[in-house]
Amino acid sequence: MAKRTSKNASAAKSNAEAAAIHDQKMQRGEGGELHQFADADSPVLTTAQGGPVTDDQNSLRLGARGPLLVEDFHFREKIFHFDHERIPERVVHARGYGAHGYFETYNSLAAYTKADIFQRAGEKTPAFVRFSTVAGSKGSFDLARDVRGFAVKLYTREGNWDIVGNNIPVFFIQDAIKFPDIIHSVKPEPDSAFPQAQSAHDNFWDFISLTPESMHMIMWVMSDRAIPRSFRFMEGFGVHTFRLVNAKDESTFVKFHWKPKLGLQSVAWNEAVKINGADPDYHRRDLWEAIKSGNFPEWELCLQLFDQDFADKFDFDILDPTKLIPEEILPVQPVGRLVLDRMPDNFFAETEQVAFMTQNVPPGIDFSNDPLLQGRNFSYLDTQIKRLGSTNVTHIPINAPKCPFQHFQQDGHMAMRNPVGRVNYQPNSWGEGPRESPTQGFRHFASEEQGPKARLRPESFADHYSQARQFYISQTVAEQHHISAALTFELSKVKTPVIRERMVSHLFNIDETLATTVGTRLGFKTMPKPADAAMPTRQDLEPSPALSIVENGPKRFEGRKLGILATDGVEAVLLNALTAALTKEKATFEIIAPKIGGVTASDGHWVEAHQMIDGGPSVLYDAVVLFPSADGIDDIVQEAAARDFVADAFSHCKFIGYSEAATPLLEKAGIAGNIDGGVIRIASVKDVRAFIGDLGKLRIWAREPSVKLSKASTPVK
Ligand code: HDE
Repeated sequence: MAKRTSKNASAAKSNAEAAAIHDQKMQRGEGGELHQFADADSPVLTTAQGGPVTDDQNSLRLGARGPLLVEDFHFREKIFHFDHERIPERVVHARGYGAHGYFETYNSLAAYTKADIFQRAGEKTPAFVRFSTVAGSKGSFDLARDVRGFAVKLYTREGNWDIVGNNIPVFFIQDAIKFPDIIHSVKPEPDSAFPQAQSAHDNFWDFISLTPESMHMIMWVMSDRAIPRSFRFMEGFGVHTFRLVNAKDESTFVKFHWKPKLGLQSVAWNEAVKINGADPDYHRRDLWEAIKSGNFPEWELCLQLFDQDFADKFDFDILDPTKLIPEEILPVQPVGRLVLDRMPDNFFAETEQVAFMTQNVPPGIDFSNDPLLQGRNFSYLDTQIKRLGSTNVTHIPINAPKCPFQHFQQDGHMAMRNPVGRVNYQPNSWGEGPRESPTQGFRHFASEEQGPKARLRPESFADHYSQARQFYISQTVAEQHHISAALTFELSKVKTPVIRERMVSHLFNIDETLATTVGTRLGFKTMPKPADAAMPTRQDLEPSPALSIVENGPKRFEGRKLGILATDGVEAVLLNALTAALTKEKATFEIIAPKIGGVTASDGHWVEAHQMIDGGPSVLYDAVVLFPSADGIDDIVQEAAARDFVADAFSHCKFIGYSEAATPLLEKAGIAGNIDGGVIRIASVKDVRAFIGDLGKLRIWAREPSVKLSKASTPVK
């Protein structure tokens, strides 16, 4: 409370003003240490017990140069609390970032589900979302090649509903019993404790190459889906088949999809590696900046609804989490939108302590028998007690329901809410306390189940390659090249040749050109035979364009960021036209200048810079503009950072706008003789408008073969 008041008081002043006032208020102690004493603006610092503190700079000691005294309760309490600040990070999905928002229902879905959240058009339900990577620890970098978690908590009027999904609609394994194995294999190897947040090592590929059911997911993880440009530009999926249950207790199967309003976008691998160095917090910063600037990211919740008849006729088992249902076969229906409009006040209290659990479902939503989902329903409660240290997870505000709730669970560590009065059990004779409700309560869908008790995997789960192939043939040529390059890169880090060969033998069951390309790029003298397959790969599955990122791009620059390299003398008319056009397009920009102080434009105006050239490499932007002046170019043309800015933008297939004065920089970056439709001269306001129009294409992938972004990306026939 004390802290909050002082924060608000200083928020009214500018940072510079506040800092100046604080400097004046500093007083020196006898040892030269600085003290900031309380006054009318700032309340008195207290201990956690509320006791006022005199001196927070010096511990209690016997004489100025003597030993410390154990009766210093302020010191003891402060250090005790600090020593216990950390809680165990999540065993998977440790690195994540969350935001608040709401879900808005488009129309009543009462015909399918009695879930209260879907009854009324326009209903708004508070939401909290946490995005994450899977393998890396809490302090790892954002642009690892990895699956992204997409976990949504909806605080409905009938209890919390958690859709704990990923940005990839299928999973590596078919049975939850294999989860510890896949995760152990991808985490740092247990003896060396590296590599961090990377799948490019022997243990991972050893496990994968011995687990054919993971091949479909591997195609996704080696595709650009695993290096998204931003959380805002990625899809989310519930992965498993769930059920909707209506008031008549009729069930409809459902798959959940989140579709980003701003379209899909990923980065190039070479770019991802550089982003991780330039800004390891790239994704969290992007979300923070978007929300803080009022550009609230939005996704539509889309459903694939189907009945038992469809399930029986579909090519694959709808309980198999390594399979998806192509949207071209079963279209998705938008049923509402999720808007993220507020960052947490405190990362630890909210994002770190949020506890998602697949078993949190309100009446009207139910599970299927997907063995992975069933295993997850068991796991998530366990993990929360380990992490948060108490059974009272729901007493933490971020996890508490926002609807009325009452039960007889009590006590335990950190109990904040216990039953009030005499009654803490039921049935009871006292006429108090909550009662069961057969009408409003959750009724599990009464599916008829039978069979022997056994450790079994159904035969209907045995096709491991057909959808892997379908995913691969659904990609554009550039995206296919990225998959072969990623496989080659990852397997090049595997030190055991037999593992590389085993993997390539699986690829032969997916696509021969892909397998040959990877094998050749890895330097195989002879190609391995196709892996022994439980079922032959089906060649009749049609490509599904919905699976390609490039095919589902935004076609506009909205929500993206332009990097503008400027020097003193930057042409003011063009710069103003450019920044105005970007704002109109709801895009953002940063000025990158030789000095962080900024530059003087041609009309004498001062333009503040956001980055100096070293601090703002072009990998941080979706496209770049080079606006040096004729005088300013000499200052930067010899700088390696300026040259890399241009050369990287070009080899990452980005749009580059440039003024005439920038030509020496293009030459220095080696692209002057190589200008294509994505390197565009800007000499007039009209040119600015045309350039902004082009930016919606985001990348010139046709340039890629000429820049040889990765040697491994050219197919070998
Ligand atoms: Fe998770 N998973 N998971 N998972 N998962 C966890 O719960 C688990 C799986 C997913 O932002 C843990 O709170 C098992 C699939 C997300 O806080 C843990 C299996 C999918 C998050 C756990 C799976 C997910 C988790 C660790 C195999 C996509 C982060 C920390 C059956 C549909 C949630 C925690 C957040 C987190 C178990 C597989 C998504 C250990 C046993 C499939 C997004 O409970």
